Amino acid sequence: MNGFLKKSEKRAFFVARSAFLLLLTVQLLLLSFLVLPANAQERGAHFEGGAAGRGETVTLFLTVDGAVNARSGSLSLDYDPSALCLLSAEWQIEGALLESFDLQKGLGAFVCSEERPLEGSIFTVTFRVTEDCPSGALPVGGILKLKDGGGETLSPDLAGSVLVYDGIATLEGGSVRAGEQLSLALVLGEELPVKSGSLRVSCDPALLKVESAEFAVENSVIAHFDKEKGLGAFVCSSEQMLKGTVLYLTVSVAEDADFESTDLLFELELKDGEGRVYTLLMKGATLTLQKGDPMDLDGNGSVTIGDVTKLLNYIAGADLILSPYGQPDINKDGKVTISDVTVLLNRIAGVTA
Ligand SMILES: [Ca+2]
Ligand SMILES: [Ca+2]
Repeated sequence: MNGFLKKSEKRAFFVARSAFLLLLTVQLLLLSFLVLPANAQERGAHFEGGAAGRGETVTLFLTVDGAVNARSGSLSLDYDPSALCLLSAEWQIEGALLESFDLQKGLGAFVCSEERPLEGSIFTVTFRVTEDCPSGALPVGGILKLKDGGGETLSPDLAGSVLVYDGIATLEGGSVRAGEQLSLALVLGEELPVKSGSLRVSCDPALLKVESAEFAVENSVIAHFDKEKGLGAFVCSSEQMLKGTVLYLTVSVAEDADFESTDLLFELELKDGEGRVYTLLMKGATLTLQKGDPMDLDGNGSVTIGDVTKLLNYIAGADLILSPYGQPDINKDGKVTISDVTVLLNRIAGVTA
């Protein structure tokens, strides 16, 4: 009896607490409705970031957020002229009466005949990264003032940056079927003096699994990759020039995987002999899933004698065009032979599923 009372007290407490929490949630929701209309269409502008190597050009887009109306505007750019050289700048205001930008002063303005809504990119600026510019994120900002028809001024904070990188590392993507494996290479685009490196690979574990990973760095004294953790590292006996394939990676796709595309991301850190870390632009891989019947070699949607002809021609070397849907190695023994034709014929004859 005592236990029951305690139980019912507990229950009453939970009910009261739930009611209180519900009330609190409703109040917060109401409050957010009162506050949101102003916040939801947060008016502002920002520079879309860009990335470039030394000596290269980069274009930034000044983009407005939310519903902004303006009749006129002015912009004063703020950047480090020893790192970035201003090449060109242009307003993109539809129907503007007057647009100007002084590249020497980094100042410009526009005027329209009447107030108009601004949308998306309103200004583009192109810089060249100087040869002796340090790598890393270079701030690019400025002061933008937008005035509407009523004379009200909006002056958003323009924070932006250009990522100046030492090299580009790319993991090449590809297409793969559910239950199959795909081999990928991680490629370093620029030659860099490197002594050591570390790597983290990440993907959706419900879709992809790292089967094997092997560093392709010559003269490395340590090179290890833990495929369970997706972490690896290598150390060379001395600093050496590194370029091209750094790692070979094999991933498998889950048997029940169903996706259009999925990303395989990585973080690569390379250090030179003095322990300096390079700034790398890292481009992860996008894997697309091949769907359809793997035996539909001509991709016409059904498995027929046409697919047998295609396979026989392929074996004879007369047809090198592979279907984006089907795979000629039908029995998956690693080679394309007459055995694959037999499996395909059995399928058509209804002997096998
Ligand atoms: Ca077919
Ligand atoms: Ca085969």
